[in-house]
Amino acid sequence: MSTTARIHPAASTVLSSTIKHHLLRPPPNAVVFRTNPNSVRRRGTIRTLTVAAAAPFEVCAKASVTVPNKLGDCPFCQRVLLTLEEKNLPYDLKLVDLANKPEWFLKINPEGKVPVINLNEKWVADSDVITQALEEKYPDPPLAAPPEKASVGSKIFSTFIGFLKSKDPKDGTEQALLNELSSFNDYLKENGPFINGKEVSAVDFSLGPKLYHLEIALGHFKDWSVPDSLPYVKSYMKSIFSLDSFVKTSSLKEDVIAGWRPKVLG
Ligand SMILES: N[C@@H](CCC(=O)N[C@@H](CS)C(=O)NCC(=O)O)C(=O)O
Repeated sequence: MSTTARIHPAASTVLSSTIKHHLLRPPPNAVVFRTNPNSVRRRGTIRTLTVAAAAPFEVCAKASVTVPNKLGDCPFCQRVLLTLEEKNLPYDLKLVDLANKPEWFLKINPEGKVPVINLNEKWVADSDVITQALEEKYPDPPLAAPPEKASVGSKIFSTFIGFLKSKDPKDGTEQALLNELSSFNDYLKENGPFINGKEVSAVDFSLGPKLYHLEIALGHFKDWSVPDSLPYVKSYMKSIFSLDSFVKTSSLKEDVIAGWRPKVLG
């Protein structure tokens, strides 16, 4: 007599669509199939399976200031969420109002910064540390790029902030940003379309959210955009911003603007 294995309907209906997705491509420890010896129907031919899904990762991220219960405008949080999305790891967002940090959050991370993730019952802060830990623990699909690629485009964010905050059009901050973007354009022309070549990698997930802020904040506060003379940067931004994982984890334009406003005015 042959034995057919199938998922018990009761078990399958309680699975969320995210978890169902993981049934097809289970990450290393996110979904565990276990045959339950008590659930074998002795007179029938059907053996049921119970499906034990590992709890989703708890992730503290910035809350929107414009719409309730929506993800806010933190590029470091988005970097972590992009990593989880791309690695097909389920997560639960805990949105934190950074203007009024709750007690429970300050207990988790007294420094008061997001992102923070619960890894193996320990709260871990800082997107560098978190993304590296996720890569080590869940290497498939691999997102890591060679160490020498980590510095590609790494001065764009600070020069963007310098230009955004600048009140003197002749202080050289715009040129400093253009110089960084121009080197990045040359790099992409030679090595692109992504920083590590053909495939998107962890370095893109660090830089992409910062470029998203650059585009929105400079467009809004300075009526400025990346010049057409830098086509590789422009198409890089377009490609990153249109990834499903990016669309799913990006913040509202209004939040990005609200987030930078005090820095521009201050
Ligand atoms: N180096 C940290 C930076 C994190 C960071 O600066 N997060 C900001 C939000 S974008 C924050 O939590 N700021 C605390 C505050 O605004 O009070 C990382 O990579 O995670």
